Amino acid sequence: MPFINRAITRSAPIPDVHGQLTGLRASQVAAIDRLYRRRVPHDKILTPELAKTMCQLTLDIRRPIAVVLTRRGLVQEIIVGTDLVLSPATAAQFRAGPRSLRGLRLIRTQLRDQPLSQETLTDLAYLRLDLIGTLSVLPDGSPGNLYLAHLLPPDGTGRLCNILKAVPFYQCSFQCDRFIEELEAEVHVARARQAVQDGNESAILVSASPHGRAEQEERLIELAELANSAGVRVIDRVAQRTADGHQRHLLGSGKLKEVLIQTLHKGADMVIFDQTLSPAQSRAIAEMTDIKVIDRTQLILDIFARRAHSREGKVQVELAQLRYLLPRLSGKGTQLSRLGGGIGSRGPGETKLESDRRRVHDRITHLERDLAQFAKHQGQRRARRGRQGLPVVSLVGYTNAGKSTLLNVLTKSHVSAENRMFETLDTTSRRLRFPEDSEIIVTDTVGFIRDLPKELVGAFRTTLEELHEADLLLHVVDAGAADVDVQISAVVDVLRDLGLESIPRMLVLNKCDRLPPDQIGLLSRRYRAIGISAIRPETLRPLLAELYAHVSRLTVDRTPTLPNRPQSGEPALASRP
Ligand SMILES: Nc1nc2c(ncn2[C@@H]2O[C@H](COP(=O)(O)OP(=O)(O)OP(=O)(O)O)[C@@H](O)[C@H]2O)c(=O)[nH]1
Ligand SMILES: [Mg+2]
Repeated sequence: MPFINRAITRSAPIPDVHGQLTGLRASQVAAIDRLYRRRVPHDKILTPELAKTMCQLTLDIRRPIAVVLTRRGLVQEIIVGTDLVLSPATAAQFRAGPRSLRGLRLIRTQLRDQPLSQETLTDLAYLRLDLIGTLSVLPDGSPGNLYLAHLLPPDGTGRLCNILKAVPFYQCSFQCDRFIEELEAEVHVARARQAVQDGNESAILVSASPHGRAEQEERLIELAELANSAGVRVIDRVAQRTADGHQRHLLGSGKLKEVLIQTLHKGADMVIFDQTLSPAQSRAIAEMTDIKVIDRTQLILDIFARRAHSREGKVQVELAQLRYLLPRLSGKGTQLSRLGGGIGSRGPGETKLESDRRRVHDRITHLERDLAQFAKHQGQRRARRGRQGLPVVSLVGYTNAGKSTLLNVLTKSHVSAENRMFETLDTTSRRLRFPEDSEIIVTDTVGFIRDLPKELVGAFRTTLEELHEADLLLHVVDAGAADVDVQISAVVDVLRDLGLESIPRMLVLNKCDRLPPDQIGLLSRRYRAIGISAIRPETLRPLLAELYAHVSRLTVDRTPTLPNRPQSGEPALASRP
């Protein structure tokens, strides 16, 4: 009984022979299984005895046999057939990182003498093996030609691997250990050089959806801006048109493999999907790779986490992150660390998972309680402001449209305004005094984006609640954006979702300094908007006049019982001038 023998001779449990075993006799499987007992000296690809036995067995079963060898020369796995899939145990024990090789080589027999196929080379790159090889079986069952290939360190040429010249097995003088050592050193040095040059984390962006190329490209550009805002360097962008968005891996597994190979080869730290990955898709992808794979929602949550300064902002972001994480806390435990949730470690058992889930639940409850407290204080803050009786104009708009810059120039303030997305998270209110001597309050708040993650909208409800107090929403648009229409309707959608459509709105086309004058006129008429440039104060006169006219109308119209009345307990705005 070979299995019993193995159990006696080996201390650690090893996987059985796997692959295409159907139709094989038990004695054949047992003979293949005995290959697990072989040892190969460090400097050899295979021993002549092992090569010979593999070839004879191959001839006997008429199927290829692959051995996966460790650098110490132990047989780690035996796979029958053409599908090269490492067992989960091997994949977990031998990890492949962009800076290293997997520490395993794979040699497979073949019945026909032919060069390495494209598929085999893909396996080499995808599995990041030290070496891959095929050994032809001669008609008499003895070893024929040996074909070898290895990965190349990234050298800017884009070449993934190198194929060595085929040699008859018995003439092969290949020094396996020295070769792998040198190759690994080269890979490491190339990567280290790259890392020093870049500094930041890097990513490959992927969009997989039924939308056309142009739309996907536009979205990928925005995803790249988001990545830059998160301090992530974009190495490449991949758009794939898929029939439906509900595939197991979001895009076909072949294409995904290709992306993962490129990620490893180019030394990127992660893959970022433009589409939201369902918990099941996240799990399926995690089973395929060790590479960090995140989606746009996680990227946005990460940006928010970096930018949150106030206690309230931090609570809201953490809440959104935990709400995103919760449904993904199931199945493979490795998910946890990959999501960067900071909870748990790789491979916790079911009990650990349960306790993680409970901890997340408890934390969510705790944070929700904190938020309720903030909401109460916010109510009091608003009440105080209400007592001053000033009309409130809230700046809303797509992220990076120039809201904070406009607030600064209107109210001579110094709120942070940067060319990156989601610079502002906390609401700021400042007074604006018109030359006519009346005053209003201008508030600047978090920007919007298309497909705003629902976890964020939910968590930021307290911040966004403040918009309900506005007498006027000043919708700031980046007139120079490539997709002005999309950005405007994304903002209008969010406003509608928040129940703010009844508040009067004024559209402002900002960054007009970037457009030729005739286009400004065209756009202003099309959107019935006022064109400005927040960085050129002299362009603001028409806007200020409109604002003044609007708030004057407000105050004339206003009677003690008009809309925008404060909630019960808050003083009425009847005292507004
Ligand atoms: N050329 C030009 N750039 C502008 C104008 N207004 C703002 N910007 C720039 O646009 C970038 C974004 O401006 P912010 O004011 O931070 O935009 P925001 O809408 O507050 O963005 P978030 O807070 O991230 O939502 C900054 O680099 C500004 O200097 C403008 O009128 N013209
Ligand atoms: Mg801002």
